[in-house]
Amino acid sequence: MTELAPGFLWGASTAPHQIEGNNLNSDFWASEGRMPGMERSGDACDSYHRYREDMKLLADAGLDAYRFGIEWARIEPVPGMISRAELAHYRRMIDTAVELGLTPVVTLHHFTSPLWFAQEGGWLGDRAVERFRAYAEAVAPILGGVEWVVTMNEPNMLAIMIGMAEAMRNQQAAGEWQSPTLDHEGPRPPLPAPDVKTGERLVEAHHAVREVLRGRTGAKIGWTVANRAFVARPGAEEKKRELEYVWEDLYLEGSRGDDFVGVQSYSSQWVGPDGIEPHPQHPDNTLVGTAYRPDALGIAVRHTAEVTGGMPILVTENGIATHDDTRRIAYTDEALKHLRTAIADGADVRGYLHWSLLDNYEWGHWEPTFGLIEVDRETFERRPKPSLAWLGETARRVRD
Ligand code: IFM
Repeated sequence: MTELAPGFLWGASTAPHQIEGNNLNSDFWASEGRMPGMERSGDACDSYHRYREDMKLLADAGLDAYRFGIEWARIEPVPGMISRAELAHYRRMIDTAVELGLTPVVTLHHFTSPLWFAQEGGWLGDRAVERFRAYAEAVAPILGGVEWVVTMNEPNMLAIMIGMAEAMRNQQAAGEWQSPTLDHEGPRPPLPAPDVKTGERLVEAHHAVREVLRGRTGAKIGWTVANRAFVARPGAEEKKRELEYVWEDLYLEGSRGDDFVGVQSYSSQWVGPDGIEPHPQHPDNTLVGTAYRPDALGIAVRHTAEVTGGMPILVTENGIATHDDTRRIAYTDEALKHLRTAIADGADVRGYLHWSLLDNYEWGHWEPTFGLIEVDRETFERRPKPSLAWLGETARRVRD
């Protein structure tokens, strides 16, 4: 069997807005409940206070890495006003991870921004890059000893969210709220493609922050890209390349010069001569409407390695929305086999972080559960699922 890279990370990922609760100064919080069908995040999993318990469950299961985020809206609730207390909070999180034997992988931006930033024009505003840069400068001092920093999560999905927010503002949005991370077809319109101009702005912001962090930390810097693992129908290869550029290659190319790139993979989609084909209706489809495709991870990793010219890869998200934990184990087991084959074929993969540690707030919806741990939303009691122990055991077996 192919050896994994020395120090290969095994762990799970989360995002602040989805688990912390009461992210009051953020743009997403302000948008919650504005459309029918959109649930509020509320207290979420109260991980803002319970992060030690979460990390301990992960470490006790035998895993050694935790990806979590810093929430810009908490650090800078008002432009230029940096909260020292919040910086200290996130430093405590980093210290706790290290104390428990977990390598922290820290994300600076995971979809949400301060409300004031959105009101100022958001990512397309004149001051966007300067603002993100200033936030990174404020955070850099607490990143001492952190080896992996993600500047931005899924800029390609963020570009779609920016378009959706714009439509909401212009009252063009019709019908029920659908998170861009849900892929239900049927009566709802398919997701719009990410806008290229927005994507180019995000690449610029990523490069600016990479420069800040390179000058002030010793961390490896990268960003993470949502990969749709497109597969072409015969004769649709050109169409696939065209769509790939807009959906992901713009962002993968934007990672050139980084220290690593994050691969985020859940399902795969066919591309025909007319474009992306909807996920076929099937009883095996996941709770977010996507096809059950554990092979997507291998496709995503190979494509990323090809476009980035063999850059080191961290799998920063991979998982399945299901209420059936045996399916989560089966999906992950198979996904890991495809990952091993991609590694055997030459992909330089440095770690696997499962999405997600907890059942959490799926951007307007609580129904799709991705977690290795169930969370009682009233008492906040954590109930580890068998998949958590299984993943820990898998990591141990490979390590020893
Ligand atoms: O929950 C999201 C996450 O925030 C970004 N990547 C996809 C996940 C599952 O939809």
